[in-house]
Amino acid sequence: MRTRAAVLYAPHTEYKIEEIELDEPKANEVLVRFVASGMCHSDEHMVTGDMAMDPAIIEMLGWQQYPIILGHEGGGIVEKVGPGVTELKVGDHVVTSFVPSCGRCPSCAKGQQNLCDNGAHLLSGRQEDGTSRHHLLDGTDLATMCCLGTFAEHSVMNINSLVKVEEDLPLDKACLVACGVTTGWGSATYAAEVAPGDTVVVIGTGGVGMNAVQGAHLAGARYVIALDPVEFKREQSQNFGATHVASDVAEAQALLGELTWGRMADKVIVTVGEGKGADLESYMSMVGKGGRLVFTAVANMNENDVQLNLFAFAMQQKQLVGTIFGSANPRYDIPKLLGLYRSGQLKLDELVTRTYTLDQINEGYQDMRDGKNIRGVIVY
Ligand code: CXF
Ligand code: ZN
Repeated sequence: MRTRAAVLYAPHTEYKIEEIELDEPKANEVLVRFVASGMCHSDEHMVTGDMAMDPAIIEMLGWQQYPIILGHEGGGIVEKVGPGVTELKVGDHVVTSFVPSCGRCPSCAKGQQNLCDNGAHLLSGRQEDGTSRHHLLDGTDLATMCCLGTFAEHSVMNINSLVKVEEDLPLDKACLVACGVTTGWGSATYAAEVAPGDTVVVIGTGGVGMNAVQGAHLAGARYVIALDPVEFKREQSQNFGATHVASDVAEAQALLGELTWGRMADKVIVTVGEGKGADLESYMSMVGKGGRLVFTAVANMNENDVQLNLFAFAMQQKQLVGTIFGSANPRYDIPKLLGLYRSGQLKLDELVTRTYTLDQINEGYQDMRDGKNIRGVIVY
């Protein structure tokens, strides 16, 4: 079939809206008509080239990076099911899960669906079987972000990447649990294990960090300090449970010193748009003895160096924890978070600063770069 998609041909270029050819769903796949897609900062890493890999390695692996249909935070309705699909039917409402979960691999079986073995395909640009369903009209294969490609009116995806949701939920809000909400909320509740009475700092309060703020608040943190250089995000964070705000690390350090009588933070969660190794020590300086730094942010793929005072790290018995998808189990946590939304304990509506049409995608990402949005959402 033909559909429309935003195609990124190369790093440092604009998205182009193209008519594309989409194949039929194969075994274990479905065709979804998207209703909405969140505009996550991670897609921007394919624009900046932070996730661009050595072309020789890409070729050796049989992967493809460009041209690509980005987008991994989708909500939509199943239009067709492939052979053998029984767990989804035409008309079902679904949200994507940016990490697939098969339920059978050792990680899934252990209760770590965010580490599903099928996550190995996330950056392959291909479907899980190594082939493409999306093509330019001249026949060129199109890569898709996270085996999804939600910046399109339709896509074909593996059922491992989809979670069925209740039909009365608004998909233009529910789509946010596909990545940002679950990643931020899980970073606070699972990766940081925020406990009642904790002092927490969240660094970067955009579409992920804002949910770390609300996760920490819901988990009973006493103080939640939202650190962001953008005034609009600092203001907004107070509606999501931040008790204090700071515009830089020095300000947060001074605040922590006063609030905790010098003991500093129990948990610091790093949800900046682009993680930099050079900043790690300044982040760790806000963590108190026995405390934990959770690193959620996406960094440049080829960066290996970090600044960290290892003496203080060991002597103060600090912890450094990485996390993907907030260490959450998508098949368990996505329905749970949508339940919290339904009962008014999790804010989703307030995360959406502005909606865009697919044709406005470049404007939407420019607004993100300019710090104007908590989350921009494309509504189809
Ligand atoms: C990202 C992590 C890096 C791969 C693409 C998805 N996570 C969510 O935004
Ligand atoms: Zn994302």
